[in-house]
Amino acid sequence: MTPEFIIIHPQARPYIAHVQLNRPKELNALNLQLMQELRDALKALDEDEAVRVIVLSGNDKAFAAGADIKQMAGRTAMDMYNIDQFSTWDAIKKIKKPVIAAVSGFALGGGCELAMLCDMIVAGETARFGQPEIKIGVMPGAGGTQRLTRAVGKALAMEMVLTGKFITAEQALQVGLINRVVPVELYLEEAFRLAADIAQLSPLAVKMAKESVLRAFDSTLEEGLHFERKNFYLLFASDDQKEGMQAFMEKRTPVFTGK
Ligand code: DAK
Repeated sequence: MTPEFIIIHPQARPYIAHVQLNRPKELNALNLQLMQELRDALKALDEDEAVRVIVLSGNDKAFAAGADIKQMAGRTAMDMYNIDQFSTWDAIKKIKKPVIAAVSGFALGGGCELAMLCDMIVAGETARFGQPEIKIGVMPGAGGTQRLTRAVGKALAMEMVLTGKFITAEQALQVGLINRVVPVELYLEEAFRLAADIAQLSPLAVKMAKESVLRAFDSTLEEGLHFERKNFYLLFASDDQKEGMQAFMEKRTPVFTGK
């Protein structure tokens, strides 16, 4: 079935898929259907051998202004428990291929959390990041207190979460929340450029490297090093390792197949 709230371009560029959040009138507020469509799309692209990197964007005005407040407003705690939105977010967290968020305009609340769930963030200079849930009587629920704190440190995370104030793209870059800032008309192109750098590499090595970096967030150093080592060894079972090292010695560009 064609999704209603997202647009999928499986081959926006060679080996690069583009998924665009598409509820422009509501500033891409993340309602349940949108999140389910996004989960299904990302899972399908994760299984598609013709895709190596995924770019996720909104539009120039908003990446996403948060979860859909109008949909949430009347819910009880038991509704929230039964709906179990977390399973959707957890499924997105498990995507193995790199996902690059291309952010312009608002990335707020769940929108900021969704961007942080991606592996890298490229922003246009008008982008604004924030966790304003506190202003509507709640608090971040999809990783905002945890991923933001790990990314920017306690002082700024505490200020953003407790006051709801936004930071600019430039500030976000300075504090390490995002990877790069470009003029707004270039943010998507820049995300594709970053994706293309990765798409030419071994997709197996890329996936295992992503998995290993993420492991740093929920393991001790020793456990993380152990995990890294296993993945490093495992890559020696791949054709891509043979091809990559052979190509280096023959002074040619490797051709990676993901095998
Ligand atoms: N939800 C629903 N509608 C929204 C929305 C949102 N988050 N943000 C904007 N809209 C709608 C507005 O209501 C308006 O609709 P109409 O009135 O035209 O029908 C339309 O989008 C345009 O918005 P504005 O007229 O307000 O536009 P402005 O440029 O004046 O202001 C703004 C832009 C982004 C500053 C403002 O719209 C705003 O403050 N929006 C709300 C931002 C916010 O509080 N975000 C946090 C929401 S709470 C969870 C996962 C995630 C979450 C929770 C749990 N689980 C897995 C359990 C996340 C929670 C949140 O994100």
